[in-house]
Amino acid sequence: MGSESDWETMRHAAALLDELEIGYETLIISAHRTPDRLVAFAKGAKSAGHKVIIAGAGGAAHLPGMTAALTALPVLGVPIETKALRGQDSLYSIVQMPAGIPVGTLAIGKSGAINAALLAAAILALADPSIEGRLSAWRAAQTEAVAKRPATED
Ligand code: RP5
Repeated sequence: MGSESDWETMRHAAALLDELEIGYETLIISAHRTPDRLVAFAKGAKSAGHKVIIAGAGGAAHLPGMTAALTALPVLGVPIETKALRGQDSLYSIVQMPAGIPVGTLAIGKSGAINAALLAAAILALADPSIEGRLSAWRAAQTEAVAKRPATED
């Protein structure tokens, strides 16, 4: 994530990965304030054993795009909801990548963080039957938890 302030949103991705028993590393890397950290991380991510990168950033959200420019690993971008523009700035900064450098862009805020974790799990599940099993079970439980009618219906 681009800042400690993004953790309030990105912790939802981490919680989902915990639930699915998928290992991850949680790092603060600012494309603007710590550019050298960004280059070192993104260039070394594959050899460090990372398979998928979830990058959450807000405002002029250059972290996901710059990460994708520096590694061929799949990069999933989560636009953080901002006070000034409610995350539309983040969304547009992340989603409008030039052809050739893809970032899989999720929804603004908590939903995007959760779905980034689920999408990362789905990517990893292609080569890992145990993750596939846990992801399938998670989705089945979600379906099961949806009531047929509202509980407060008269
Ligand atoms: C972005 O600037 C971060 O991703 C964060 O969403 C936003 C604001 O950062 P702080 O000023 O809260 O550190 O780089």
